[in-house]
Amino acid sequence: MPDILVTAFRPFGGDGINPTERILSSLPDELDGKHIFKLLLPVEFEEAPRMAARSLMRIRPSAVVMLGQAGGRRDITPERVAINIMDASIPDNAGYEPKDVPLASDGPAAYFATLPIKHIVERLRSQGLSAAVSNSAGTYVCNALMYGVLHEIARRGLDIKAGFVHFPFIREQVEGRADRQGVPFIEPEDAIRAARTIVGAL
Ligand code: PCA
Repeated sequence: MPDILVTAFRPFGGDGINPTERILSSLPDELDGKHIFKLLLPVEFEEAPRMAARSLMRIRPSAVVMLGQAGGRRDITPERVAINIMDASIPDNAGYEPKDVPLASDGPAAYFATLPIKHIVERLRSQGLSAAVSNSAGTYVCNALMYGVLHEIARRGLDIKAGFVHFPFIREQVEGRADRQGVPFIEPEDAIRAARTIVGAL
């Protein structure tokens, strides 16, 4: 049975929850004939990629699916690319707020996801979920994680597919909040259904 590593993030930026933490805890240990390893990561530039790299070497999965929140987005968005920069507009959960700092001095400018992002989008849409490819994972911790994992795989010449999927807010993060009026959200059940669909699409 193939092993899949799924990662998610803790809450950050003043939110009490991160939808991806919920999604992760809802996933079974086995799905569609795949064994799921779950890893919950801190929203920290240094620690998140380090922990993911450690799990990668221990588990040696056939694929890594990284999940994160992108508040404000309407769609579930598989990311096409991770770039070699950290440029934060808020401190991470360790208090680090890098500006224009490269992630890897020896690394390329960018890595493309090696997961089948278009296929994943099609599968999500066929489930009635709204999804689109994103061409920027941002310059915060999610991008750093995606870049770090793809860099580790490339450096070590590992045969592991990897990619990142950003999720919109879920209902309770938006509803009743004056500062988030009109901000898109999805239902938590749909977020969970989406994660299962993504694993199924691998
Ligand atoms: N989203 C942030 C970091 C953690 C998360 O869930 C990001 O998009 O960088």
